[in-house]
Amino acid sequence: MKMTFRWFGAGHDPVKLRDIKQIPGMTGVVTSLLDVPAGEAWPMTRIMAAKAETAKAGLEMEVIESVNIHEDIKLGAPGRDEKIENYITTIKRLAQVGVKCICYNMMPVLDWARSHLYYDLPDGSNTMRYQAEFIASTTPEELAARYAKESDTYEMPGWEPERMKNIRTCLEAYAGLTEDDFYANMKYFLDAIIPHAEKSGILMGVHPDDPPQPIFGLPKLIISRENLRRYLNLNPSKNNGLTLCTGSLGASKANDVPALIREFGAEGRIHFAHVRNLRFENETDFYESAHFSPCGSLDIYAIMKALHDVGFNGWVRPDHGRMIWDETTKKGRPGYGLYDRALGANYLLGLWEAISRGGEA
Ligand code: DNO
Repeated sequence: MKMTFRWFGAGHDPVKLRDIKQIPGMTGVVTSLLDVPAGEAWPMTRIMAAKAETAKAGLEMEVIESVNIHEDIKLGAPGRDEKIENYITTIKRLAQVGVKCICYNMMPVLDWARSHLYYDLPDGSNTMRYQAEFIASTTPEELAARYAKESDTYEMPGWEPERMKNIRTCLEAYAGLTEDDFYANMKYFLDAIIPHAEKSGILMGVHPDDPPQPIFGLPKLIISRENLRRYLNLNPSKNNGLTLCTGSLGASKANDVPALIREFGAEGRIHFAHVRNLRFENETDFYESAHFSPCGSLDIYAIMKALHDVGFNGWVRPDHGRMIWDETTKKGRPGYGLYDRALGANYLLGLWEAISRGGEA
């Protein structure tokens, strides 16, 4: 298992590579070129610059999160072939600089969503919260405006003002799409890219939909054991795998996260894991807690034990953390402060060490 840390890239992240390097056990960053629009091929010069910058800080760049999927691909719209070609070009280019895993998602229109980005907890820290009722009472435009106001410095990926301009057209485009159409479009994409991923030695890891419930009338498809299985069956190659996100899947009480890890991990289909905790407030609502099991509703020990037992040798990153200490007053990237994620990473590493050593001194 390799411990990694998400870093949004130069100019897009207040966390410094040097700070990441100082976290014990950190091997590399999980990064992206945030400003390259979905559907375009990533320029080689930019890829090489990102690689050089992380290498200079003594960190690996083996995982990319995300290379985003253009809506035409998800919708099966005319124009998808060109975007798929560009995706293949990006895969090949990333492989050239030593990238080994690409995380992406198939969420229609929007990336992940929360009702609150900086929800105050009694101990003075703040965190992200999801309240279904709140989401039901608002519109995507209002939510995007709220995100922009609250996290004034950085845009929330998937909620950029530019995207919001076309939001109505995008939402309408999904109205006529059945679940079977959607899976057929995903298969078309996978069948085109996976042979190239295989040749380039790149493991593709689809990220589940977050939260695992429909919002704004949009389907949420990759949210359960059955959906994960259906997605993997679309293309049986091992390179077609999962980014196992404990917080996304674990936000549905129907999902038993350690059991999912045991099932898909034993088949070698989990390439990358996002590990975080959350605390349920009722059947659907939750806030994101510290990683430590007693702080939340997920059993992080059981999750790490399951990863260990299936011989997981991919990448893990601590996922969202709270804003704590002097970060509570700074509006950094919601969920992506330095301190709580660093604590989370070392908690996960501690669990891993204890599990690996099996009680041996
Ligand atoms: C949230 C993240 C997601 C994730 C993408 C993967 O913090 O886990 O934004 O990066 O959905 O494509």
